[in-house]
Amino acid sequence: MGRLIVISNRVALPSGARAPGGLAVGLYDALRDSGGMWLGWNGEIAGPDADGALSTVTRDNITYATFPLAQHDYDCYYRGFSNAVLWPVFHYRPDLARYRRADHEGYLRVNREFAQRLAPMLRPDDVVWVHDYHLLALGRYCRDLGVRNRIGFFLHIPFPAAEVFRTIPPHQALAQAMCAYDVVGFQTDTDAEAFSDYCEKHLRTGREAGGLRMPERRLRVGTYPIGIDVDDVAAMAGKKGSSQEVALKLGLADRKLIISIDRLDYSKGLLERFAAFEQLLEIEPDHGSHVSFVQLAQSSRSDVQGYREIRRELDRAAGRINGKWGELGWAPLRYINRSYARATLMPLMRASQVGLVTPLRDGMNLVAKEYVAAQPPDDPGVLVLSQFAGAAREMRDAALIVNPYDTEGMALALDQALRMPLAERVERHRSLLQGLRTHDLAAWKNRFLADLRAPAKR
Ligand code: ADQ
Repeated sequence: MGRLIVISNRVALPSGARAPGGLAVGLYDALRDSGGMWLGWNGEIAGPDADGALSTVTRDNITYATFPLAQHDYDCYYRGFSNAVLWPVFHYRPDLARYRRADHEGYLRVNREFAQRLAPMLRPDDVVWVHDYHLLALGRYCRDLGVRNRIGFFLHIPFPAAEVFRTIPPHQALAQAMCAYDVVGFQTDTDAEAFSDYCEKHLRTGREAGGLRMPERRLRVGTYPIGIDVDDVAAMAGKKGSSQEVALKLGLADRKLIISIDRLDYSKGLLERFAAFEQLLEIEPDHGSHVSFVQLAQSSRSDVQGYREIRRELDRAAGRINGKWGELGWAPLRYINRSYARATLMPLMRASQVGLVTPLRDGMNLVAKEYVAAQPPDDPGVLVLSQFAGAAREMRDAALIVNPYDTEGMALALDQALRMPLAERVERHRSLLQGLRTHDLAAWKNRFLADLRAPAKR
């Protein structure tokens, strides 16, 4: 078996004894098994005199090859086209997109540079797995350089409906570039269907079972819902005494805890969620001082326009809710802009009675899955989940599914979750956990790699 080469915008460098959580762990396992390389940005901006050279470090059969970005490339490729155009439009917010031709050119230039760095390092039987929206055009540039290896692409975020995708001025060139891959994978059938639908209508490709037909070749289009390492999360959450410690730290006493954990992003629906919590207090004053809502929102992309505004609005809303509903010894809402170690987050999820995960749009949402895996099976909390998270596809029968644009509906679901009898909670959790095990992180990576390694169809 040839090596696996993973390419993503950022590379999670091996630090200390354990690789960082989530996705990085899954990719790390795949890379270690077959031997391989992880190529990408090291997260640093190159000084004016730096040569931007590739630096490599090899650990456990994996070579990490990273490089810095020039300030101009960071501005155009990362802050500009990736995060101020592709991110908002793919999350159905074209109103927030700020398109500039120079940013698009920078995006293509950096995609081409990734390909130029990769091509000379490839061996003939290597397979290449490219990740996410920053690198839609990388496969196209590899082909231009004569690379004949199998190259797959996985999109972690949603792919929008054709009419929304068409709001990006160079939409056609982007979709054409995506067609240069051998396999293009999405989180849900809806995303895969949206991409195929666009290509059929606007690139005039043919449709067939499992993919698209172009004059000279076929493109495999598939759905590969990403999962988590269930046992790892359960072990971290269930570490003796840790969730009791969390409850004590929060001063919960016999209050019930509603927990939400996100990156601070407008796609995550935090304002709508705050409004639903306030509505819960209005319609059911009974919950009054018996409930605490903790929202952790780790700041991200704070230098991209749009993120500062959402942060300001959230600060205001949190202050208003606590001002109106708080009491001397009780603040109903705790809103914290910090990142926490997974070893703290998982027991926190376990200590809570409700996991409130209500993005306006999300490729998958791993927090929803982590919440379920973190619960004690004999007394589990209830997951309240947005219908617009990719995770809702697999979890719709056993989670409480809500529409994040329906404030009252979310408040009623919170009320239902807080009052749900033990037997119903146990049954719903059992069913959710079974789904998590079927679609776990290993299944995601194995299915994608099996399709990528399968011989090309003509
Ligand atoms: P994200 O948008 O980052 O991922 P998500 O899937 O929820 O969203 O993953 C976030 C991860 O970060 C989780 O593992 C969570 O535990 C962790 N995290 C969140 N807040 C944190 C905090 N305050 N401190 C520490 N850790 C925190 C993108 C897509 C998703 C898709 C994933 C994976 O947007 O839709 O599910 O990739 O494909």
